[in-house]
Amino acid sequence: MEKVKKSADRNSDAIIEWSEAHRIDTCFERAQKLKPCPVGTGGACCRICHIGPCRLIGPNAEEEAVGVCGASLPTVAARNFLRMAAAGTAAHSDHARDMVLTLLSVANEETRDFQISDVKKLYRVAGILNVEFEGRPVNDVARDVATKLLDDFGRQKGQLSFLKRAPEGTRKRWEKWGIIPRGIDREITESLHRTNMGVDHDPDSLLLSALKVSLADGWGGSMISTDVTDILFGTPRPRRAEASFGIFKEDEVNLVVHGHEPSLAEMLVDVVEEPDIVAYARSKGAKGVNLGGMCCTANEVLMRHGIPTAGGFTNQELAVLTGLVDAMTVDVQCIMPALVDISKKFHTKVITTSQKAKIPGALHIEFDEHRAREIARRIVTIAIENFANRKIRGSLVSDTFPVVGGFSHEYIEYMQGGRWRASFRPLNDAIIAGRIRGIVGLAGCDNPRVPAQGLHRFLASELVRRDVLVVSTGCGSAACGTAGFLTPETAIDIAGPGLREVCEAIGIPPILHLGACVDNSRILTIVSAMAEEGGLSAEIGGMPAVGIAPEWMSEKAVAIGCYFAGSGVPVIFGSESPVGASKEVSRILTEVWLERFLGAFHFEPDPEKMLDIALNYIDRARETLKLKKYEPGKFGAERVLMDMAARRGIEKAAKPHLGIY
Ligand code: MSK
Repeated sequence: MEKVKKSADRNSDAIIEWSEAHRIDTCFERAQKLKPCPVGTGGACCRICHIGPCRLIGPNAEEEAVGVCGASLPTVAARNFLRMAAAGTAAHSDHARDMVLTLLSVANEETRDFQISDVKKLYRVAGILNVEFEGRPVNDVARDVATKLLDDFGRQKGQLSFLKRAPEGTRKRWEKWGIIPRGIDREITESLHRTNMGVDHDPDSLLLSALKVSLADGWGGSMISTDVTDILFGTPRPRRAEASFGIFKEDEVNLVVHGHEPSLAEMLVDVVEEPDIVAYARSKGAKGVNLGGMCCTANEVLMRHGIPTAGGFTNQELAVLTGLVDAMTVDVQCIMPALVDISKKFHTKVITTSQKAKIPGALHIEFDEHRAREIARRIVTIAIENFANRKIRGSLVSDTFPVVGGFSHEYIEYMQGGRWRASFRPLNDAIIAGRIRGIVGLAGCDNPRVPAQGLHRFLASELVRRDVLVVSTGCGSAACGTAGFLTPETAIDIAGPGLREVCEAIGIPPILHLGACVDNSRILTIVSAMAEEGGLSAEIGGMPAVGIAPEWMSEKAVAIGCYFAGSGVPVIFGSESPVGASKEVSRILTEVWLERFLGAFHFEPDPEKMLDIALNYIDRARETLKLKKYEPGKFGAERVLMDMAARRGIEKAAKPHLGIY
C-alpha cells in the first residue's frame, strides 16, 4: 500500500521522512499523536466561566443541552465563534498599529533608519482620509495620515475611515444590519464583553457581532497595515523570486525571517548587503549572508524585494531540519514554540524579536524601530558567528521553484491599461465575455492535519483549469509557490483557454500572489474597484467571486472569512466546522448571511465539494448578472485587452499626472 504523504510538497515530505528516520518530532507527528478534542471541535465546549467547562453533547444537544447557567448549544457555539473572530481581528490590527506607529516615528524623524518609500501611495491614502497633501512637506502629510489612522483604533463613535472605500450597496447592508464598526479596539473589547459569562445569549446577535468585529479587521486593521506598509516600504510590483528549501546555501550564512511584521525584515534586506557585513561573513568562511523568508514575513519581503521563501506555516520546523539555518528571527503570529527544541538538535539560533512574543529557550533581541539598523546588524552578526557551528547536515533538499509575486491591487489595475489608462475594465470585460469565469481568493494557512499544502494546490490547479482567476495570499501563496504554480508559464500548462489568453496577453500567471495574510485587504479593494467599474454587480455581493481557505487553522482566518462574507463574498473553509455542533449557528452562517449580505460562511472538509460549491456560487452569480453562460473556449463580445506594446504606446503619448506608477 502506498504511504500516505504528510505533505503534498515533495521537498517537505522528504524532510519529514528524514525526521522520522532520525526520531525527531515535527508538527506532522504531533498532529497524528494528538487528535482534536471531539467536543471542542464543533464548538460545543463552553469554558468562559469556572462553573464549567460545560460540554453540550448528547443526541438532542441542539434542543436540550444547556450549561450550568442555562446557555444553549447555539449560544455557546456562536460565542466561541465570535471570540475567534475577535482574536483574529486583534492580531491583524495590533500588527497594523505597530506599522502606523512606525510611520509616525518616521514622520517625526525619531528614526532615521526608515524613510517613506512610496510618496504617491501616501498621497493616495491622504486623499481617502481627507488629509491635505498638495504642496506640503511629505513628513507633515505622513504625520497627519498616521494620526488619523491611529484614531481608527480608539474611536468610540462614528465609523472607520476606510469603510467609505466599499461600494454604497455594500455599506447600506452594513447599516441596515447594524454592523458598521466604530473603532477597532472598541469592537474587539465589545466582542469580549458580549461573550463574557451572562451577557449576549442570542446566536444571531453574537454572529452579527462576529461580522462587525471582522469588518474592523478587513476594512480597518488589515487594510491599514497593507497601506502603511506600502507607504513605508513600497507598493509591490511583480518580482521574480524562488521558493522551497533549496534557497538555503551551503556556502553562505542562512538567516530566516519568520512571522508577520515586516519592519525588521526590511532592515535586514539592507544590512545583509553592507560591505562590512559581507566582509565579516567572508572572514568566517562564508561567501556572504543569504536572507530567506518563512510564512508571511516572507511574503512581505518577497513582494517588495524578491527575497526567496522557504514556504509556509508547516515548513518552519522543516527549514531547521535542513541543518543549514544559522539563525531564524521570529516576530509575531504562527510561530511554533517547538522551533526552539528542534533548533537545539542542530545549531540554529532562534531569535524572538517582539516584546509580545517570547519563547522560553530562545534568544530575545527586541526590535525597536528607532534603532532598527543597529538591531539588524546585531542579529546578522549572531548568524554569521553561528555559521561555523553547523554540525549536523540535515535532510538534503536542493531544488527550488521560480515564483513571481508582487501583485498589489495598484499593479493589477496598472497591468490592465498602463500608467494612463489603469482600470479594472479589461478584467470586468473578460468576466462578462466568459473568458474568465470568475475570481477566487485562495488564502489561509497550510495544515499538518491534511496532506499539507495539498488542498491549496488541488484547488488552485482545478480552478485555473476551469478559467477561474486565482488571487492568493499568505501560506496559500507559499503552497502554490513551492509547487511552481506562480509563474506565467502555468497559464500555458494548465489554465483553461479563456484565462490562458488573458494571462498571455498581459504576461501574468493565472494565480496572482497578492502578499501576506493582512493583504487579503487587497482583495476587498479589487472587488470594490470591479463594482465601481461597472458591468458586473454594483456592490461586492453578487460578484462571481468566492474566497477559499482550505487548510485554515488560525483565528485570523476566521476574521478574514467573516469580513469577506459580511462584505458579500461567499467563503468556503476546509476542515471540520468549529460551529458544526450547532445546526442553528451553521444555518445562520450560510443561509441567513447569504440572504442579508450575499456572502456566506461554509465549512467543508472535502476539496472536491469545496470546488463544486465555489463554482456553483460563481455560475449562479453569472446567471443573476445575466452574463454569458460560461462555456470553456467560447467567448462573447468584449473589449480588446491591452497587450504590452499597446500599453507602451499609450504611455509614451500621454502626459504625466498623479497616477499610481
Ligand atoms: S502565516 S495565519 S499560517 S496564512 Fe500569515 Fe500562514 Fe495562516 Fe499564519
